[in-house]
Amino acid sequence: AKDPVRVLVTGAAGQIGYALVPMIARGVMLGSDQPVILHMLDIPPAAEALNGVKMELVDAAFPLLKGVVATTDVTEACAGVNIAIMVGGFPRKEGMERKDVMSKNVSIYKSQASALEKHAAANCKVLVVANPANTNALILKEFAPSIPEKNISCLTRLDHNRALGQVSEKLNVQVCDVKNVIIWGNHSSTQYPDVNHATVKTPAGEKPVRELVADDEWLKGEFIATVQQRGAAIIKARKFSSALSAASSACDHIRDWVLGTPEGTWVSMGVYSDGSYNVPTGLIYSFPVTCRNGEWSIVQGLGIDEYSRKKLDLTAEELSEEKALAYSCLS
Ligand code: NAX
Repeated sequence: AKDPVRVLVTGAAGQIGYALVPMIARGVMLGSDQPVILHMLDIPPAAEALNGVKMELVDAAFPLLKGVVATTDVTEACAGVNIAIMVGGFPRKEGMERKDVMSKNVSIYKSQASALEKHAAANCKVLVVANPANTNALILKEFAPSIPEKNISCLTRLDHNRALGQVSEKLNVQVCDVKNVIIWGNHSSTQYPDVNHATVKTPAGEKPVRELVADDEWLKGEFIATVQQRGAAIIKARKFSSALSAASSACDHIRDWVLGTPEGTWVSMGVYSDGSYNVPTGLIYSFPVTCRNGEWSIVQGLGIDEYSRKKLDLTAEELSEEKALAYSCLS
């Protein structure tokens, strides 16, 4: 039998945490033959709720779950973890300035970076979910210099999956037959959902989405806006932000990273830019990636038309501004 993998979930007493930990314990993230030990971190005001989540995990009697650590101590939470899913953060509250929210998250991600660097297992893979996800991941990278930058990522897979879902609904095809959409840039409303290279499996072979959706206006208008604004639409409908879809996408992100993407398929991940597609280096930016042997690589050589170029640059500009704001909170 395989040795258990230790998975940290921060903010585990929150909404996404509540949806995510049972998925991990059931093998959705790492496979149905992979035992796990869950490390759950939250802050003292949520300690009792966190303990309640632990009780429910025990009650669910998951065969793959070999242990649960529920703690408000960052050191204990990070000890020996192989995978860290960073869901905990400071939410933007009514009337708060952007800078104040950024400042709270910068200080959280700075200190959790140090704890991971000191106490996590070597080669720990990190996924930041908490917003502003790209910039929190960048701060984590800056303050955990001994963690390879290849091991630090942020979640844009939810946006990617939302784009697959919209194409599937528009064409009335199964979502599993749609592939290779791309989310470029920031996990924010400036992200660019791109279908220029996406395809659909049909009885007559693979067809470009661009050919099947003849409606260019829909692709440039409603499609992009729906994916960009989906988070807000969920809040309006549910009165809470997306949780089950976020948790499921976080599992997809880690599963593909660790176990590999299927041949001929790419996914979107927020990763440290190496300058591919003329995206400035020094940003955590969402790119199309394939994964093999536990490592991602950015898909190279895709054609970028003039329309897309502007969108790629716009979301990069927003990330540069966020980075400047984050750095101004450090001094
Ligand atoms: P909740 O407010 O339900 O949960 C957040 C939890 O984090 C709370 O239990 C809180 O006590 C805890 N927390 C706060 N500070 C902490 C710290 N320093 N250390 C550990 N835990 C801490 O929010 P939820 O709906 O679960 O969302 C979590 C985060 O995900 C938010 O930042 C949200 O904006 C972000 N999202 C990101 C998405 C993405 O695709 N990247 C999509 C979903 C979601 O909106």
